Amino acid sequence: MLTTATLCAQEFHLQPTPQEYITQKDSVDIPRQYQILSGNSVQDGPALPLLRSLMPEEVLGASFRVYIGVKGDKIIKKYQHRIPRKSEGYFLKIEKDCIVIAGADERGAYYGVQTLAQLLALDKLPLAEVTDYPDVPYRGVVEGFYGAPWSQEARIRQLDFYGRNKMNVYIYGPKDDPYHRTPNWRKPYPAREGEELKVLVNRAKENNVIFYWAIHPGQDIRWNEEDRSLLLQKFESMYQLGVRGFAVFFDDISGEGTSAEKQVELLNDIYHNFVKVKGDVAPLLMCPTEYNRLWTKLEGGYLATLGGKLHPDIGILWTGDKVVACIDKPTMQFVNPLLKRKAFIWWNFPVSDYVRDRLLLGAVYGNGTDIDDDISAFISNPMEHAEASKIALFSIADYAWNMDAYKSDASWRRAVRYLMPGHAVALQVFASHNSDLGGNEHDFRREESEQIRPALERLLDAYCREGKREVAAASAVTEECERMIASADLLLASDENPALIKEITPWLIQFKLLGEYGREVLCMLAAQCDGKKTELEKAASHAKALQVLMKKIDA
Ligand code: BEU
Repeated sequence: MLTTATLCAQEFHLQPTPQEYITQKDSVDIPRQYQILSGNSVQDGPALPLLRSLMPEEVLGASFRVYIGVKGDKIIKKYQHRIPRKSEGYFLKIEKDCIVIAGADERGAYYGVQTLAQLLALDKLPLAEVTDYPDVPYRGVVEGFYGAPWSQEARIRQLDFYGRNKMNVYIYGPKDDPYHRTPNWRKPYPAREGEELKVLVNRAKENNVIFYWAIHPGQDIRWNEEDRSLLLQKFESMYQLGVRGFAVFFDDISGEGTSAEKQVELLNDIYHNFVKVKGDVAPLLMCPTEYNRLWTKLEGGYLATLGGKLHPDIGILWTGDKVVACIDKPTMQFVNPLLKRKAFIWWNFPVSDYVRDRLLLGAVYGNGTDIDDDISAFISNPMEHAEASKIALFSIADYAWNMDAYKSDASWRRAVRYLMPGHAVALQVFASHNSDLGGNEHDFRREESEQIRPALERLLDAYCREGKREVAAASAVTEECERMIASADLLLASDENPALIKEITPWLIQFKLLGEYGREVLCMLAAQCDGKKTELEKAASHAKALQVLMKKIDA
C-alpha cells in the first residue's frame, strides 16, 4: 500500500520540499550493477553525467534498469502521463527492479536525478514516486552586494550548491568588480579574470544553472553611439567566454544615466540586436533605478515608461516595498500593473553590506506563500560570506520551489544540518544568536535569541525592579552562556566545513567571549545578592577584561 512519506525532519527530508512524495514501506538495496537507458533529449545536458557520477557501475544487460528521458522520448513513453505539465517538472519512480526519471524538459530530468541523489544517500532506496516541479520559474542568487566579491573557490562551491538545491539562476554583479561597473565596464576583462569567468560559466552549465553576467554602466554612461557599441562589445566578449544570460543594472546611480527613456532605448536595442540575433541567450534582465516602492516617484513616470515601452520579454528586477523588505501580495499588486509583467524579485536578504559587523544566519521568513503566480523569479542577494549565506539560501531554494509546504523554522534547522551535519547542534546555537541586524538604515530586523528571551526578561525585570536575583531565570541564562561557550569551542576546533569556519571565526571568538562575559555577570549578580564582596570584585574585574577583549574583536 502506498503511504505519504512521514519520515520526520530529524530522519530524512527531500530538499527542496517536493510537491508530492509517496513512499511504500518497502525498500530496495542500492543495486550494485544496472543498465542506464537514456532518451535522445538528455544526451547533451548535465542530467546524464550527473546520473552516471551517482551510479558508476554501469553494466550492459544488467537486470536493474535506470530509465531517463524527457517528455517525447520513447524510452519513458509509458510514464508520459505522469510527468507534471510544468516546466522543470519531473516524475521519479523507484521500483524493485528499475528507476524511472521522466522530465518535462532537460532541466526537469536533471532535477529528478538530483532527487535520486538525495535518496541514494540513504542506506536503502525507498520504493517511491516523486511528482515534482518548481512554483517559481527562476530561483537563485544575485551576487550584487558591495564589499569583497566572492572568491573563485567560493563561487564554484555556490554553483554546486545551486544545482543540488534546484536553483537555476546565478547573476554575477558584485558592486566592487571594476569591470562590472564604473570605471571599467567598457573594457574586456584581463586574460586571467576572463579565464576564471569561463571556468565559472562551465561549472554553472554542469549544475544546470544559467550564468547571468550583469553590467552596471549607469553612473557614467553617455547616451551616444560610442557607449552603446562599447557595451555591446563587452557583452560580445562575455558571450565569447560562454555567458548566455545578460543583465543591465541601473541601481544606485544619479545623473544622466537615470533616464527611463534612454534605459528603455538601450535595453530594447540589446534585445533586438544582441539577444535575438544570438538566439541561444536567456531572457534579458534589467534592474531599474527606481527598484523599490519607497523610491518610486509615480508622478515622474519612470516605472510607467519601463512598463509601457520595455519589450515584454525583458525581465525587470524589484526589491519590494523598500530596498530591504519582505515580499507579499500587496507588494506584487502595486508593482506588476506598473511594470506590465511579473516582477523578477531581487530579495535583499541575507545581504549584510550595510551591517557588516553582523552575520545573518537566522531563519528565512516573512515572504508571502501566495505569490508564486505573481512573480517571475525569486533571487537572493547574499552576504559577502558565501558559505555562511548558504543557511538562508537553502531555505530560499525551499521556499521558491514549494511555497505551500514551506515551514520556515524546520527549513532553517535542515539548512544548519546540511552545512555541518556533525556539529548541527552547535551551529544552531550560534545561528540562533546571530540573526538580527540591529538598528539599520532600512529598518529591517530579524528575530534573534528567541529561546532565551523569556528567561532574560524575567532576570532583568526582577533585578531592575526589586534588585533581586530570580534563581530559575539566572540558571537558565547561565546554561545558555555555557552552551554558547561550548558551541564556539566545538565549531572553532572542527574541521567539518573549513570554508564556513574561516568566514565566521571572528564572530565565533566574540561569541565565546560573550558567553564568558554573561557567565561572569551572573556570578556578579549572585555575589551581590549574597553580599559576597570579594567574589563580586573578582567577577567584575574578569568581566571588565572580557569587555576589553570584545572591543578589540569588534574593531
Ligand atoms: C543591500 O545593501 C543593497 C541594496 C541596494 N542599494 C543595492 N541594489 C539593489 O538592491 C537593487 C544592492 O547592490 C545592495 O547590496
